Amino acid sequence: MADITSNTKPDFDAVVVGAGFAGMYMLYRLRGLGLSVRVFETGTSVGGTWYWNRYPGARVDTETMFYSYQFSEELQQEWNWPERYPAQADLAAYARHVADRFDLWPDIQFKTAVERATWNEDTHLWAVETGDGGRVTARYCIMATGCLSAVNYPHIEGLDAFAGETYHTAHWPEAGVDFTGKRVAVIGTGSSGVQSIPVIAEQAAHLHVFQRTANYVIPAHNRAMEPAEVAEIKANYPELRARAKQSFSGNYFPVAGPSAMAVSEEERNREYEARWAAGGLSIMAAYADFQTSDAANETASEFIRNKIRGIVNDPDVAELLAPKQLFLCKRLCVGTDYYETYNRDNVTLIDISETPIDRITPEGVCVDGRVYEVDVVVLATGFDAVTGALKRIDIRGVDGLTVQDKWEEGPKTYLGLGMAGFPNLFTITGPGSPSVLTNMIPSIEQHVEWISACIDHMRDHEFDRIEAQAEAETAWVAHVNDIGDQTLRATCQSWYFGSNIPGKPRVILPFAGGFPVYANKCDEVAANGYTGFTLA
Ligand code: NA7
Repeated sequence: MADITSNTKPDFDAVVVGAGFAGMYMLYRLRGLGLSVRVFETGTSVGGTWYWNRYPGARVDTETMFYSYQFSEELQQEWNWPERYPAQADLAAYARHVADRFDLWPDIQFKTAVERATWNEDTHLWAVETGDGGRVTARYCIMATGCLSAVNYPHIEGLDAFAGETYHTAHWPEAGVDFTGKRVAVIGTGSSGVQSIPVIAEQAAHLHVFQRTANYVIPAHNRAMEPAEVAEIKANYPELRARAKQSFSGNYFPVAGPSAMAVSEEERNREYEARWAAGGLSIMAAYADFQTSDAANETASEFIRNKIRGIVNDPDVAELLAPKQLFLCKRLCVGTDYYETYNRDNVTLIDISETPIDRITPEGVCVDGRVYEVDVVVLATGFDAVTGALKRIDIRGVDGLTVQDKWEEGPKTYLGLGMAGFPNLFTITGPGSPSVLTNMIPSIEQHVEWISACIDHMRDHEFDRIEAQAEAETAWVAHVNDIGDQTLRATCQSWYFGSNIPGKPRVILPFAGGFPVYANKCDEVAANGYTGFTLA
């Protein structure tokens, strides 16, 4: 094969992989610098996660006045979110509006999957090859491939031979699925299962839920946004956004106190009741020691377990739904009528924590020798999170080093932004950055702005090559792991540690030290001339 990067003049200054919220904003910023950019996107429209996750009940679990871009004052003033937690269709409409408003469409090539990216050390260019046989060269390759985008299809024997319909929540048909009169199996009770189960139960003749691990589910209390409330938030956006950026998760949740153990049981429960009644994720910030004190964590865990016992009529079912792992060890879920759904006559919970699914037969799901006959199997089995989308592309850096080889024992990055051995390649919300432990949109914006400032700096100083230094990367990876191991999150099996994917090394994927600390570190690196990177 001819050397496809033999010309030093690239086809584009930058290739961006993915047209979700990260890829769209990256395109906008790079174009603002006067760069030529080509974005490749597998789907037929923009939105990324919010393009693909069209399952029934799909909605964001972050209050969406804050789960939105803040880089454009006009955009945040003109857009009106209909609900406190908008549905997938509203998020997809927002993404299309952004693409219209900033005229992003012409630079995005849809229905095009990037299969390979190869670095040429002679020309300092990336060659990017796509599934349709296309090849382009670019100075920079920016991976905006998403943290929850590589679908986890479980290896369950017989799945392919199932005679009915099979769907994965993260790859839902655009036309939707009609469950009316059907017997349905949902496998998985993470956020996607939690959101879809109540909606499917309303339509299906019977719903069997196969639960491997019970999760903590807080009521969303979703509702229409009140005009006065919207006006107030919009009037105070600068202050509210700035406050959120100073919060651990990039979301502003008031903390009631440093320790749940420093207050009386009565006061603590009052606090938990208020947050349960308000709905949503704010309960995770009630006290500051949920990740460091078993005893503090147990108070919140037991509060929620008691809520479940109060909602679910059948005590045996309630105990199965009551989570055993620590609160916040796995991702906290936000739902609507989730526990109430198990009081319906047409819903059966099947505990597969100790007796996993044996196999799928053509008729249904077999557990412990018994076949639950169904017409539809819904896989709500999640993602190969954070690293999966990058590892599914054949990325080859200096001397042919692949990301798969480099990450064999766990992801290695510097700041989740760059990697030794992969010059001029940036990862937006890559492993080792706060990403999935934070409000994703501010984290995306912080990365995009850092990367575009870096490229601008390189242009000003006539550099055409930037690479993370191996020592800086090693130190950062050790720091990420140290912090991860100190949190109680390390005590259970979760996708934060890659535990949901057979064979994936058990290593914390996001940086768990909080958004403000991380953003300060990135600013400091840039202010000091990109310490830890070699520019040439
Ligand atoms: P999650 O949170 O990874 O949930 C996947 C669920 O599927 C979870 O309950 C898993 O059980 C279960 N699962 C996965 N594989 C299997 C097999 N083989 N057999 C039975 N059960 C299985 O994915 P979601 O899509 O719900 O949510 C992802 C994120 O999107 C969410 O955290 C939010 O940030 C938004 P397990 O817990 O591993 O025992």
